Amino acid sequence: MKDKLDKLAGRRVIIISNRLPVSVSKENWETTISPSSGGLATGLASYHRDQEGLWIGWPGYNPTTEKEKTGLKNRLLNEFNCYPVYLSNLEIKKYYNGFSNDTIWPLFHYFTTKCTYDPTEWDYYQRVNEKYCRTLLEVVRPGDIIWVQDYHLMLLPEMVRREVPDATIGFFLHIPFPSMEVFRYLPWRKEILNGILGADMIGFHTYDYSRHFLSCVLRILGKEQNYGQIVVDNRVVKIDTFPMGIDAAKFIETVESEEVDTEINNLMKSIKNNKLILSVDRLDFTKGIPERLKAFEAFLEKYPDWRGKVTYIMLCVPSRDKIQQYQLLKKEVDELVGKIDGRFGDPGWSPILYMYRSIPFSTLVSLYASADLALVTPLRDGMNLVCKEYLACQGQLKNGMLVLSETAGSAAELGEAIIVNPNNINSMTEAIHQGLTMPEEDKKAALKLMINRIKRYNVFRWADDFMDQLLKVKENQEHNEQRLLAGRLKRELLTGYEQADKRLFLLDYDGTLVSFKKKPEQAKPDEELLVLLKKMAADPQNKVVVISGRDQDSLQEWLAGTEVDLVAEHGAWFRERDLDHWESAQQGNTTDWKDNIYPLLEVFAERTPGAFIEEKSSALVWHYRKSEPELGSLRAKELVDNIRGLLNATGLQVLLGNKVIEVKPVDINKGKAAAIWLAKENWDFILGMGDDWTDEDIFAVLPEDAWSVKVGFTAFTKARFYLESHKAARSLLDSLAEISSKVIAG
Ligand code: ADQ
Repeated sequence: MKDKLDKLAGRRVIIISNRLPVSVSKENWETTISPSSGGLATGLASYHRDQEGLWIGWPGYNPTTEKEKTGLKNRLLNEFNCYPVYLSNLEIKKYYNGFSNDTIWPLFHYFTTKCTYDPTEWDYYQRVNEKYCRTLLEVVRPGDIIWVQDYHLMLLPEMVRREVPDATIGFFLHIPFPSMEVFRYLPWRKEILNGILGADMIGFHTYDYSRHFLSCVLRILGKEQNYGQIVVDNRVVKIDTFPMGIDAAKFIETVESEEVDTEINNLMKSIKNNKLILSVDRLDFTKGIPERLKAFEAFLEKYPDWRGKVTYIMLCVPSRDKIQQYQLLKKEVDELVGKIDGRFGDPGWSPILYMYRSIPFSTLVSLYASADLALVTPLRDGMNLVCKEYLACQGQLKNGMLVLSETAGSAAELGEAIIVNPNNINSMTEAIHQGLTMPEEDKKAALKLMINRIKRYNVFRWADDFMDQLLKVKENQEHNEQRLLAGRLKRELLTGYEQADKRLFLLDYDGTLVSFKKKPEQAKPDEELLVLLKKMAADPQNKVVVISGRDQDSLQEWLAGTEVDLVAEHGAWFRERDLDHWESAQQGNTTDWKDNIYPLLEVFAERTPGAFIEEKSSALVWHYRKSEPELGSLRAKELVDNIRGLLNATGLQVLLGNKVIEVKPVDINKGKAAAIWLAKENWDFILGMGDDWTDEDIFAVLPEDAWSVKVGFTAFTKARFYLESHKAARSLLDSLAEISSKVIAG
């Protein structure tokens, strides 16, 4: 315990989820509090007990009087470190049964035809998320770590961020995050993504879910990622994969208990020492229960020798039974079980023992420990903890086997199991047979590997990993905040400017002084910018250089009259304000190389809708700003690989800009151009500003005490400071021009 608190520097973790890890019920005036079922509650409950934080959620019961509410709140707080959110029946109907379980749950599990898109339910989802937010605000203290769980509360991170801007917020999704093609069906997709992005650290069970999320953020919100990091309002948000584990030790210890020993003996007697097949699920359409029953039926038909020698215990925990779809599923399952038992059973043997209820923990462990085969065959499952629980109980009494769906998140970690496609009934039938007849040695070897993994990466490691990363992200954010050119830093810059005699400005154009436009030729300067540059250049103590990737003609036409020096094509051409011609930086360079490179760029442009080629005197540029973003960056990477193959010994280089790839001679870059102006004078104030990779060359040649400023936040830059946008860059220049005007006027 002390270790845990040390790691978190004594900070309290507040878990917040739809349900509390305990459920409250009332019968005959007696209030009972018992553990909740479901993967999230069972998995995280051990972690919660261990770190003495607070857990906020719905207790599953609504007290009727204020007195009862307060009494229950105190009891939950004192005995379980839990803090209740009370939900009305209507809220449960619309937010929980409605939007959460009739829209998000089926959609995220790829059951698109089962989804409803009801604006009233969406309205309740927002309102209930706000209610959770208000409840959290009642108890949150500075320094607390807030950990939001799952799909019921996807708007909560952003809501909390609005109220407590510097809060430390983690979010974990326990179900799959679907691919863009499916997620885009959701009418409120932007709101959901923005809601989640209010967190600092966002976790998923598998790499695929993280990848899908990043792709949706790019294609729906237009936000790019960099090594799993996304910039949201100057905050770096991290997205990563954390496959959830279980409290393995708890299961292993329980297998060894006397109570379980007795239960196992009774159980085996009752099934006449038959081979035992087991499945454990909530009764849900994602769990593939009818498909599994059909596979078992086909198994008994195809392998008649097994009749009378095998018993399938099917344990289903009642779930969401107020929803019609779930009632229909229950009916279908009941009928299938009846049909199989009727068809194959005899007075002394029932092929299926079907239990539709929750069972005590020790009974669950007895079943896990004595089963010869576990069937975990969901059609889609975020992770699935049942298979891990089963494996943790194996290897002591028996060496069992696991049949596992490839569409469960856990399949990514448990490759030694018999992996099946849950829609392929035939392959599941064969898998049952294979699992029951597998040589003991093979099972033992496979179990050893899987059990070791489950013991090592248990639920505590999982939560600690998440917390470690969350705290690191927060530390980085704090470090980055100190680099924002505002407040004290900005005042220092203004004073430095005021006191300096010789000032140099090295300014990029697109993305720094103007915003990006779909077509390169649309980025003409507006009147405000022209006036600003003119004012800056009018101060005799200032030297203003615009260093751009654009061609000479555009720069000259657009910026004529501002009296600034110009550098075109990333340093290939210079023009000082007092000269009437452009000078070339290339000595004896020819442009023959273009004949080799152009055809390749052309092939890639044809294969990438929206991409096009721009020819400059010293360079060839491949633009993909208008292409579908993921395809564009994929093709850009391929193109760079291809060009790099051709570059050897040609004296050319490839520059990756903002949605452009530029090929040009090596001796041309913005850094070389900047160095020419740096050497001209003994400057006592230098400001370099730029927004993309080509501007990093400017930052690299600036002296240490220069003001190097990245426009638009990124975690990876050589610049010492940053500004949020081109608007902020202009506003900074405005403040400087203002100082000059006063001096000149005065
Ligand atoms: P669930 O869909 O609830 O969880 P799962 O991970 O399999 O699925 O967890 C079920 C839990 O309920 C297990 O811990 C099991 O022991 C318990 N349980 C099941 N039947 C029971 C019974 N009859 N009696 C008592 N206990 C029973 C969601 C996602 C999963 C993800 C988890 C955790 O849908 O994909 O693995 O969250 O992130």
